[in-house]
Parts: sequence; structure tokens; C-alpha cells
Amino acid sequence: MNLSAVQSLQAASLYGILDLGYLGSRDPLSIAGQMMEGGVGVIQLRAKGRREREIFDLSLKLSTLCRDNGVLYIVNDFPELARETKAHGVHVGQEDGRIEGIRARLEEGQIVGRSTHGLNQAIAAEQEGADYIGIGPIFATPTKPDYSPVGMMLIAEVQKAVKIPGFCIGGIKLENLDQVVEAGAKRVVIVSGILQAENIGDYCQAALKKIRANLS
Ligand code: 3NM
Repeated sequence: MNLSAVQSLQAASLYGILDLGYLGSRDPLSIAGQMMEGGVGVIQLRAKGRREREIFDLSLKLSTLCRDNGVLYIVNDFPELARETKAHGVHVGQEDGRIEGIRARLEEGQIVGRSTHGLNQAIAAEQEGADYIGIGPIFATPTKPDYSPVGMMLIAEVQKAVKIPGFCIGGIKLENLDQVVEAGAKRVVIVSGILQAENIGDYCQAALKKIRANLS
């Protein structure tokens, strides 16, 4: 079955971000492959401070790899690059303009995700037509150091108020994942936890097991 990007999003409970800042000399494609073996449903390329040409070349390869493996592929920050490299969609922040404007820069069927840091932002993202939101940072995190944690109370509040998929993000690791899921999280993004794991595949599998155990 060829699921649409929105259907794949609905089915995803673990979202991994390939943040090049955590890779060192490791090969991004190999790391993405390990994340896929571990069962992530979504991979985002996050390449802050890199040149667009470098991001473009890597994005083309990741796009093919993800499609071949049935994993949703999202590009952070660059709608045109997401379109040209045939990603499933783009992820944008609060400062990147209205969703409608972002969508106009994509192909039909490509999805738009938005970072949100409070209830009002989450509701506004849905009203503007985002396909999914990030909810965070749940905990303080060195991956996004300038943001104050929103706390776990927000998880249930947002999910009650918003119908589109919400992915909890920020400081989430295997060690606190049970708490996050008990607070109502159905979908989770983990960045440094996955990228700094000794065995990325095992780490992702363990995270998925915790999310699913808490959901059943
Ligand atoms: N966005 P880690 S928190 C990329 O709250 C990002 O919107 C956030 O990384 C948000 O899993 C975050 O290493 C960093 O804490 C998440």
C-alpha cells in the first residue's frame, strides 16, 4: 500500500532528527539507516549553519533512502529545497511566516510541520493549516538552548485542543520517556538521545517499545 504523507504521519510514533551538529565525522546516510532499522517513522534533516548546496546534496540522497524504506522524510527550514529534493515535507519554526505561504512554495501533497511552544501557538498552527506540530521543549535541552521548557502539563492540554498529530520534543530520552508518555504523549521526537546512543537501532527500538506499551 502506498500511504500518503499524511497517513504515514498519523501512523508514526517516533520521529528522529538527523541534526548534523551531533554527527561529527559519521556518515549521515549510515546514521539514517540505523534509525530506520530501529523503526523511526519520520526522519528530519536539520543542518543549522550549513551551506545550502551541502544540504541540497545530502537531502537528495536522504530523500531516496527514506522513500525506499517507507520512512517519511522532512527537511528543516527550506521549503524550496524540500520541494526540489522530493522530501515528503518541510518543518518550520514560529518565525518562518504563515503556513499558507510555506505551502505555496511546495508541491501538492507535501506536508508542513510547525514548532510550537505553548497552547496558543499550537491552536494557531492547526488553524493555519499545519499538518503536524512539535510541542516543546518539554525539558531544557542543549540542542535548542535558547528556549525555556514548557513542562509536561502542556502535552495533555494541546492534545485536547488540537486534532493534528502533535510530536513532543525537547530533552526527551529513554530515561524520562515513561513520564512523557504517562503525561499523554502519543508521538515523540528524540534528537541527541538517539544520535549519542551507543547502538542507535537498539535505542530507537527501546523508545518505540516504551511509547507503544504506554499506549496499549
Ligand atoms: N525543537 P533533543 S526542542 C529541534 O521545542 C528542537 O521546538 C524543539 O533535541 C522545540 O532531543 C529541539 O536533543 C531539540 O533535546 C530537541
